[in-house]
Amino acid sequence: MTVLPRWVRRIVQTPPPGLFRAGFWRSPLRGPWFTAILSVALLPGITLMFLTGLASYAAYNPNLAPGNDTTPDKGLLGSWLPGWPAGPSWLYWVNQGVHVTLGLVLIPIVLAKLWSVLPKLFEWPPARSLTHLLERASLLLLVGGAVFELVTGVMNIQSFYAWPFSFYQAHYYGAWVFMAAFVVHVAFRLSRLRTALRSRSLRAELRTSRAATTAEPPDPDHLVAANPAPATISRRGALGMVVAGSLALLGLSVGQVIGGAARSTALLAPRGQDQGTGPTDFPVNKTATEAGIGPVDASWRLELTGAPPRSRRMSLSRAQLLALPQHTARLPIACVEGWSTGVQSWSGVRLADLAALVGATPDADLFVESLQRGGGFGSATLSAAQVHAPDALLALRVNGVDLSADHGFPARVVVPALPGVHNTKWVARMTFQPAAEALR
Ligand SMILES: Nc1nc2c(c(=O)[nH]1)N[C@H]1C(S)=C(S)[C@@H](COP(=O)(O)O)O[C@H]1N2
Ligand SMILES: [Mo]
Repeated sequence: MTVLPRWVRRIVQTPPPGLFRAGFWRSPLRGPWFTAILSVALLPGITLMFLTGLASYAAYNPNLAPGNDTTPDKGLLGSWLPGWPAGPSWLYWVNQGVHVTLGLVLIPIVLAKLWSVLPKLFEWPPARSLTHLLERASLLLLVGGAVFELVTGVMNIQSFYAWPFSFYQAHYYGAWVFMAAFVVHVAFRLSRLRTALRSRSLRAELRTSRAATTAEPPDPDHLVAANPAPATISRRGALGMVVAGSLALLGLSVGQVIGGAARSTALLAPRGQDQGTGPTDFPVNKTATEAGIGPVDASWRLELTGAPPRSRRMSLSRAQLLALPQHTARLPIACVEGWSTGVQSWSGVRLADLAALVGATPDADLFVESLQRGGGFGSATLSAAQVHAPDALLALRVNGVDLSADHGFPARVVVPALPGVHNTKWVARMTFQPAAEALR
């Protein structure tokens, strides 16, 4: 720094007033121990978010099964996610319930952690060295990534699509950016985390009143205030507030995952409050009216096409479908947004039986299209394994009555363990196709 002119040195050494001055930040709660205790909660939480997120991504897109990823020049970056199985039936329900609910529960902890390190955002000088600059840049990815993932996730479950990009891709690639920064961050801070945790006992902190709350000893990272003010809340009180926030989010959202009677407690969940009556009284994502589906009459036919080399075609009325062997399966439908229908009793024709009718080969995928026009979730591809799962159905009835219009009359797909979006309603056409063809 001695090579710099004196006036430059003066600027570098004199922080701007306000937020950049050490004396501005005075909470006696900030310190390595307080930050570390929040990190201990986030570490397993974020790991579980990442794993359930990857699983959800794999479940959403059957084209990600090995060999199905046909992205040109993908090289090493091609998908290595496995294909998604068709059982146990609760697989996606539990995975997505954990992903969405845990994501909400982590919000207060992330906010508390950001608060605990907030003065670091206003460090002066902004960069002391190249290493320091790189470290701060990685924190930008870490904090930016966390905020991006939480904000897009919450907006998605609130059905608020106010962005120009695809949620599915943005949330996925955002997760990789965040996780890269997260791994670097944990690797660099793990030893400091351990030291900080050993510096105090949680049990003792939980017994310390506000009056007895004083700042932690000064630390090399300057998390502890240079000139701490008297405490206005104890560490116990601050941590209690975080836990209460997390529990409130849990309590007001977990009912949408469980479904049934618990659904009415999910005051923070926008979906699944809209349903039919009697046996079809369970949550509907998009009603027939919203999807532009008018009344479907007796002229409706299912157009069924086999896969090459024996591309047999059939056109089946609902009465003909009902005359085929009927199978009943108790299955939940679980949406990517976390809510579920709970377990319902679906009956109809096994997808495997439909495959046999048109002579589709056992390795054929199935492309399902609905009567719905335009965008939305009017079509889906099912893998051969999903088609041949014993409980995979083209459902015609639910809980002993015909499907209601909102639940997909005249026929809908229901497959165990799949994301709700693949359970196409108001089915018009089913086309079996050789596995690789699904992408072209
Ligand atoms: N044709 C069609 N099928 C569809 C949808 C749709 O919008 N159109 N929504 C899907 C989504 S996202 C979910 S979660 C489930 C919800 O099923 P439900 O509305 O019967 O509860 O249906 C799926 N099937
Ligand atoms: Mo969904």
